[in-house]
Amino acid sequence: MSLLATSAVMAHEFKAGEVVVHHPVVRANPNGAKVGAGYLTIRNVGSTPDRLVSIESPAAASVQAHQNIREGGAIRMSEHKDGVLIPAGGEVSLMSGGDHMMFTDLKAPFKVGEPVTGTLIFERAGRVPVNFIVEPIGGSPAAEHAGHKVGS
Ligand SMILES: [Cu+2]
Repeated sequence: MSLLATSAVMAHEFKAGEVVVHHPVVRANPNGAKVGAGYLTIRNVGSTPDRLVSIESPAAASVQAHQNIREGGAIRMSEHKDGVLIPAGGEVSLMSGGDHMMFTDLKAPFKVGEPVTGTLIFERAGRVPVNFIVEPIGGSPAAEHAGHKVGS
């Protein structure tokens, strides 16, 4: 898993209450692209479940937590309508091959080296401001994300 090796080198974390957000990233996207994908890991170090209920970013009109659903031979994505449950003492990755964050109607394409900020809103931990690192195009998350359709 080269992604994990990369994460260790570029580790950055944000904490609020009993929630730790590890290594939030977005993928750089080609000029003109109106959507972008983001990835992160959320750890709940407490003894009570929490839930990621929404995501905000000034860089996009909306940000949703998505899951990939396999239907026959195709993969399509749908929103986590009830948020993302973070079990007590557990960890959830919105990452390649399945879950991800979808930024839609970007104000500007994501570029490596430029800051992207956002806020994760949890049921219990409340608002957690994060800085997303913009990672270059390439690697499996972007490749897998390119495979499914954006409903617009
Ligand atoms: Cu998506």
